[in-house]
Amino acid sequence: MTPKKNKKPLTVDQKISRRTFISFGAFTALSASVYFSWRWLYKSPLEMPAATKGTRAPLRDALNNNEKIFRSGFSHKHLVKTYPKSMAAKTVRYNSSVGMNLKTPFNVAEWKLQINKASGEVLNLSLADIKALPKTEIIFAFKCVEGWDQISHWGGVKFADLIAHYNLQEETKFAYVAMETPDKGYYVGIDTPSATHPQTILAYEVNGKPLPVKHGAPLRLIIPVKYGIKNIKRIGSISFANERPRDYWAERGYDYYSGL
Ligand SMILES: Nc1nc2c(c(=O)[nH]1)N[C@H]1C(S)=C(S)[C@@H](COP(=O)(O)O)O[C@H]1N2
Ligand SMILES: [Mo]
Repeated sequence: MTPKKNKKPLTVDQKISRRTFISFGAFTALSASVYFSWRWLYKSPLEMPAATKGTRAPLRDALNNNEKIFRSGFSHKHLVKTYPKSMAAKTVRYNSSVGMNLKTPFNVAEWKLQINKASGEVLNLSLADIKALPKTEIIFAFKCVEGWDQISHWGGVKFADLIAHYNLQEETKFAYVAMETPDKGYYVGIDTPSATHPQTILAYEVNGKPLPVKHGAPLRLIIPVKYGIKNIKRIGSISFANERPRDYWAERGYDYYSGL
């Protein structure tokens, strides 16, 4: 038999003082780490102003990294789930109207969609021009970041069809598509792969009828791979850029990518 090591058990007092020492040490370490993290964050650079107004860049890192993961898994073959027409809401939910000023009447007949080409040339399309292209319909679950979702039915022209018809292939080499309301009060930036996704449409109909003003007449974006915030209503202009275009909700702290 090997003799037991002669280790004296700790007295109660010793146990207490040891625990106190450990927890005090842990508390000190935690406080120091909180302080230094705060200092690090405080001294860190500001996030790109157009993307997120005045936020320290590291606070956005998680979202930006999420974006990288989402984008690496993004494919035009991966389609958002669609539903039968019978499941589409008869009364479509209305959310907000930034950049639409619903109190003053909006003259749809005078409206033109302005497309700013890379060459500097500007296309001005009427609603009739847009309706002349093949119509695409989609019934999907529209999701708002505020926590509601609803199956709704939209009709319009696929953004990719508009690109092809108006020979905007050069423009799709830019990383982002920017869309703004005519008064520039609401604006979104969308990564080009999402904009040219086969389910992304410039919608002029809801439930088979012309869009009501509150839902974005005469033309709104329906982009099922994104949250509602990116589905800009009453589009006035479209441009293309390699830098992230300004984005209304990203400036207010929401995720720039806002992918689903
Ligand atoms: N011009 C404009 N487009 C907008 C908004 C807005 O306030 N103004 N709100 C967005 C948000 S947050 C959502 S959820 C959807 C809501 O669209 P709906 O009102 O047709 O349901 O529109 C998006 N597009
Ligand atoms: Mo929303």
